[in-house]
Amino acid sequence: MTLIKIPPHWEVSENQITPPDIYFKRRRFLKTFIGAGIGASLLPLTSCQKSSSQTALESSLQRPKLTGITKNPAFAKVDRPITEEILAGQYNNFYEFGGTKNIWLKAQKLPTDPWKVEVSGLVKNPKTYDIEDLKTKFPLEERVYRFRCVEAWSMVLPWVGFPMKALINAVEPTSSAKFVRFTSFYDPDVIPGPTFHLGSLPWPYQEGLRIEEMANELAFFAVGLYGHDLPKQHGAPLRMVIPWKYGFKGAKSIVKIEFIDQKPATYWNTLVPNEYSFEANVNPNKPHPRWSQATEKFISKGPGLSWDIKETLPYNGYGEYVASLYS
Ligand SMILES: Nc1nc2c(c(=O)[nH]1)N[C@H]1C(S)=C(S)[C@@H](COP(=O)(O)O)O[C@H]1N2
Ligand SMILES: [Mo]
Repeated sequence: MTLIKIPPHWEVSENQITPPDIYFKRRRFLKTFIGAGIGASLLPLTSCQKSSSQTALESSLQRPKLTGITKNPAFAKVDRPITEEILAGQYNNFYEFGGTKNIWLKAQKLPTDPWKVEVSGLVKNPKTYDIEDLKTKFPLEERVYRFRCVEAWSMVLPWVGFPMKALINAVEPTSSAKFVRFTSFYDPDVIPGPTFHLGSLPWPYQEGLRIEEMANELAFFAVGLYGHDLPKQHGAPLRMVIPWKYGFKGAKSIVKIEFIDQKPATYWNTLVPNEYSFEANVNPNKPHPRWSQATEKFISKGPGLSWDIKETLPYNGYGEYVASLYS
């Protein structure tokens, strides 16, 4: 794997993109945020420190390889190149570990073994799965999807996992199940990282879908990325991937999936409802109050600042699959 150091100007532009929590409680948190040192771990003072930091980054991405994967031909590629693994692995949103993109090191503290996923609520066959059960019960496939954050940056990522529909078929929701709530791992004693006070934020991170959205062919549970188990910074060992919606809909490190009859409260929608809708479909004509959505910054290759400006596609380019859900 090539070593690529994200250059300082990426961190500068990151700094210009105000993270949502900072915006929300700016006065209260600004001091702590600056004190935390944005990008500190990849901008070390000596080459010795630099190499240990980059070695740690590389090893955080060296996860056990997944075998017996089929490459789903319908999602083998998109109109742009796959983002380099080393870039995707150091430019993350995972607020449990802090309010910057640079959380990969802190995220290594996430305890992923053992890992259980409770599937419950309005279903005929509730079940708590061990992560290994999920990986053997459902055939794993690779899907290359566009990935788009509401902050207007984008990537292309080769996920490995199984369609959400497969889990729906296994647990058989009853006719009163209308929505699904997904809950991320949260334990304030274990998660060490947030640089701001946790008490006032609506943990755990939760997201939700209408059951028809979850049953759509595109809705995916990822257990892997780039052919191996998910790195912790990407939401190991199980995360949601909803490619036609903004990235915040895809909760990481899922521990619970509940079939319910009412629209669930979700993390960002609870914090800043006028900025983060429940639906959150990628839409170039519907600007976010702080980020125009007309174009996106596509992150593909390092080193050097290389984000290409691209036009945003409605439903992130997946309208043929999902537009009918919203007509
Ligand atoms: N539990 C949890 N899941 C989360 C987030 C988070 O902060 N916590 N951030 C979301 C946002 S805003 C984005 S853009 C994606 C980022 O995924 P990546 O870091 O794997 O690219 O994760 C989403 N899932
Ligand atoms: Mo995001």
